[in-house]
Amino acid sequence: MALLPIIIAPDPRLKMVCAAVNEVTPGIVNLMNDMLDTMYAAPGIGLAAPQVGVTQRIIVADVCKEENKREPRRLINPEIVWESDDLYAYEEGCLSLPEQYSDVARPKEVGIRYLDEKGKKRQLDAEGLLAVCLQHEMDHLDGILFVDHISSLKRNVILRKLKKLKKLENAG
Ligand code: K1U
Ligand code: ZN
Repeated sequence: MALLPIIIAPDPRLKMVCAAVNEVTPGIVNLMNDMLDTMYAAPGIGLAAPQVGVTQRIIVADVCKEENKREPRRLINPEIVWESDDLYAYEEGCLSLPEQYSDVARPKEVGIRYLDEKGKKRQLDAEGLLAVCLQHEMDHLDGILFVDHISSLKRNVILRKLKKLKKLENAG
């Protein structure tokens, strides 16, 4: 088990478009396991590879609410193949934007095609919190943060706060 440092915004590594994974190697499987350990420890319900400094199209998630029960998900090269017209607004957070939250409206249901940890093609139809979380994590793979979905006024307030916090941490 390895806990990976999570990159905090603002940081150019969170704004990059990630590259597709060509081959599911043991290194990729290890990375996904370390990402899950890091996500559970944070704690969080999702994590994308760029948040730990890896610019590849890999995400993990677990939105299971039952105590002592885990439903880890590992998705490689995820792609949305269909989405509902209905939107669903949820107050999102992000481990790269600590203690910042805002409502974001996204398609309520999505169909996602991806490769699993064995390199097998799979499709997942998601709704509710799982759909919210997977869309949020997939955004990270294109350098998009949840604050990019809100007004520039709110976004700038949040980013200024985080910039100040970083400055204070670096000074102390
Ligand atoms: O940074 C991330 O991408 C992870 C993020 C995922 C997410 C949260 C809410 C809506 C969409 C996507 C988080 O996990 S933030 C932490 C969080 O939501 C949480 C933490 C502990 C218990 C329950 C939730
Ligand atoms: Zn996030």
